Amino acid sequence: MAVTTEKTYCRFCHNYCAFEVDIENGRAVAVRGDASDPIYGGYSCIKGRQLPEAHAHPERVTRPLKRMPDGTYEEIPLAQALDEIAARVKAIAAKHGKRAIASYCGTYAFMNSAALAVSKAWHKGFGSESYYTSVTIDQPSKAIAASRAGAWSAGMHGFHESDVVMHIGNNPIVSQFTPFGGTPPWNPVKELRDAKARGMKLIVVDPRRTDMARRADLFLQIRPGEDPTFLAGLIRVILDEQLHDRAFCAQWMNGLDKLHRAVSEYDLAYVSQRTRLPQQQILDAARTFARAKRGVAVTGTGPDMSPHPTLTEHLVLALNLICGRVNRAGEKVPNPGVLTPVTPKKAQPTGPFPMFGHGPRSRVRNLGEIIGEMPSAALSDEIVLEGEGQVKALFAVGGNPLVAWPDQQKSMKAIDALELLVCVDIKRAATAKHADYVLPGKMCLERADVPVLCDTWYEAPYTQYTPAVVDGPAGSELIEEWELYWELAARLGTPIRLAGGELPLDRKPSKEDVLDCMLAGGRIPFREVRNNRGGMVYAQVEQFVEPADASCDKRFEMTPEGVIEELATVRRESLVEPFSHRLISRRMRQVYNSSGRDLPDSRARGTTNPAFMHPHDLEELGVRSGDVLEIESAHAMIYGVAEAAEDVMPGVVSMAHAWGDPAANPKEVREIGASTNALISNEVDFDPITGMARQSAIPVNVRRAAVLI
Ligand SMILES: Nc1nc2c(c(=O)[nH]1)N[C@H]1C(S)=C(S)[C@@H](COP(=O)(O)OP(=O)(O)OC[C@H]3O[C@@H](n4cnc5c(=O)[nH]c(N)nc54)[C@H](O)[C@@H]3O)O[C@H]1N2
Ligand SMILES: Nc1nc2c(c(=O)[nH]1)N[C@H]1C(S)=C(S)[C@@H](COP(=O)(O)OP(=O)(O)OC[C@H]3O[C@@H](n4cnc5c(=O)[nH]c(N)nc54)[C@H](O)[C@@H]3O)O[C@H]1N2
Ligand code: SF4
Ligand SMILES: [Mo]
Repeated sequence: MAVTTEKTYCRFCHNYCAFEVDIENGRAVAVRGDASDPIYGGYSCIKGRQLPEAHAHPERVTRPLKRMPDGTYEEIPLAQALDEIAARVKAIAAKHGKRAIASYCGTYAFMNSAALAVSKAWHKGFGSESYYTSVTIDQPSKAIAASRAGAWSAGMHGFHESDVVMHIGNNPIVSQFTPFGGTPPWNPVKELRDAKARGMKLIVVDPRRTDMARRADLFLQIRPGEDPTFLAGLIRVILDEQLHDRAFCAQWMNGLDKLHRAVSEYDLAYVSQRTRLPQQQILDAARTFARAKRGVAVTGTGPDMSPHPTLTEHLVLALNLICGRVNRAGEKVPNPGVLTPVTPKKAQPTGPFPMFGHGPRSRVRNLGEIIGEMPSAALSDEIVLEGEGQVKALFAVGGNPLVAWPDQQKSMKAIDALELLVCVDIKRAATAKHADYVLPGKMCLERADVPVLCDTWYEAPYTQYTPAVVDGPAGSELIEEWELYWELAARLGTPIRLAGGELPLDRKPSKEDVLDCMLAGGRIPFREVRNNRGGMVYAQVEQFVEPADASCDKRFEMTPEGVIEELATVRRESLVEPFSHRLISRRMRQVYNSSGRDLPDSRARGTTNPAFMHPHDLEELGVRSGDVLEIESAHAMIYGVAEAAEDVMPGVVSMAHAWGDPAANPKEVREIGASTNALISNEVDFDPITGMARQSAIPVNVRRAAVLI
């Protein structure tokens, strides 16, 4: 059988690297980065290079599974599974109300370009507000901050013209994630090399000397959880020294004086004591950042998982804004978007547009809808808490609640309490092991897609389309995430309305039809993009920033409600901590949250999520690399396999999340790792707007395990 080669793109992670794949007999036999791609230039990583093994994995679920009364699973035809699920949804909604039917769309819902739009539209058409995604346990504070202060209509500076970039708790060389303006993750090492060659300065703020930190001009090894203090200190220095863009601030801001007064309590001595950063470093960071002409400060999950994430994000936005880091009238917008509709780009603020505080409310902790979704940090409560509005049925789509949600013990109770759990997954993952039905997802090479989520994130008007390039495994009966919702809609007779109108329910649309409808009104019609194979920059897409409207009276709100009070709260926090260490989050290159641990090259790099600690800390505990530790928070204790790492700040444990399995024996930590979410309560130290629990900078005591493991 001849081998053919197709252009496609990897969707193991959201970096969407352009790939070439060799196909024999409908199967992928080899993959590699597409060297001719204008953005990725042939980039790939250990995870994506294992796509052929992932698609053909012996433990892959390839036919729908149904849980039998004795707890075993049987394969059933897809149509039967869908009929039964639809009937149960109908019965549960009739008895408990529509809010009882919830979806949680996790990581792999974000890889299927139609999953989010269709699932959200299904919820709207069906009438259930219980729509959740992993975004609300990720970095929702970024959108909340912009909505409170307002955004700049023409966008912030991009990376390619910046003179300075500050990465705060964000490590795109490993995570392939950075907000717009940070080091582009498509090919980050090359991007950094090129930028530094043209004189760009890199500042990195992280408790760990990360891959980014090693390339930094200025590295600030900050104590975890102290970003609000650090940022307040930076803003104070910049305003005190008048390094800010005074004309810009005078024209477009409300409340800058109030902010200045509030941060004045964050003097250098205090900030240095709390963050453990030398005073001179704080000054250097403030001056280097503010004196540059162009540049941005960006954050990742580190600060957004730590205490006060919404305040932190407000301060990062404030830092960028006081330095005037916005696109000005006449400048070219780096990427106005290819698939998204044309919107005006003006040199003016939008004014606040709060994305919280209205819409449906949660039944716990005074939380409610944020960024148009319900907060995932409270979903386990919504399942466990009895009464009107209780969630009884959950669709877990490409997500793994039992290892990813904060408060694993409560998540376990919630999963057990459900009347119906349907997982769309590729394997019997920790959560899927408890499902009533496991529906086998189509994996990426088996699907047509277009990178909708990256559309305005690339720093050039770039996109790529791929058809399905391989077949599913022999004898398989697979389903896409969006198809589940279409099948439910067709059976229940509820509409799915997308940008271009309602999807037909009497005949199944193709994926391309769905994308066409979803992307209606885009700058370049999807039909046109579909004709091009491989990634491409659409040079005809060009937009320049228009001047402000003469009548524009919008301003940035520099002290939205709650900011002054929260700054005062942080300033009053006790500096005495009854715990020996702080445990921080991190990413590991060879896995993607809970995915990839079962792939051969990834396994060769280890089968656990080590507890990385400074060698001196381990020495003090009388522990060597490879020994098992007990890591205990105020909430619970987990085991972790110690690994000495010079790059970790003393007093810190750096450990990836989403490992382990609550159904397994915790002493299997060497074989399957442990979940840091068991250490976390979602009821203490939560963000009052997003409900985000404290998932990094977690106070813990660490000691050698009492028993030999
Ligand atoms: N303590 C702590 N908790 C955290 C974080 C942290 O840093 N620290 N990070 C948070 C963040 S940022 C996120 S985004 C969440 C992630 O939360 P989740 O998305 O809930 O967790 P994942 O482990 O990514 O779950 C992915 C699931 O999809 C399955 N899967 C793999 N490939 C496919 C596919 O092709 N199709 C389908 N349908 N399924 C597939 C996997 O088997 C797995 O079960 O976790 C959050 N939780
Ligand atoms: N290989 C791989 N890539 C991934 C993932 C994966 O599991 N593996 N997960 C994906 C997901 S879901 C997401 S959301 C993105 C996240 O992307 P990133 O946010 O870039 O994630 P990390 O690489 O964990 O970088 C976070 C950094 O924050 C630091 N940190 C922790 N706590 C603090 C703190 O309190 N303050 C400061 N300043 N820093 C702190 C950590 O040391 C770490 O270096 O990555 C994605 N990419
Ligand atoms: S960075 Fe790796 S996993 Fe992510 S898209 Fe690229 S090759 Fe795939
Ligand atoms: Mo994430």
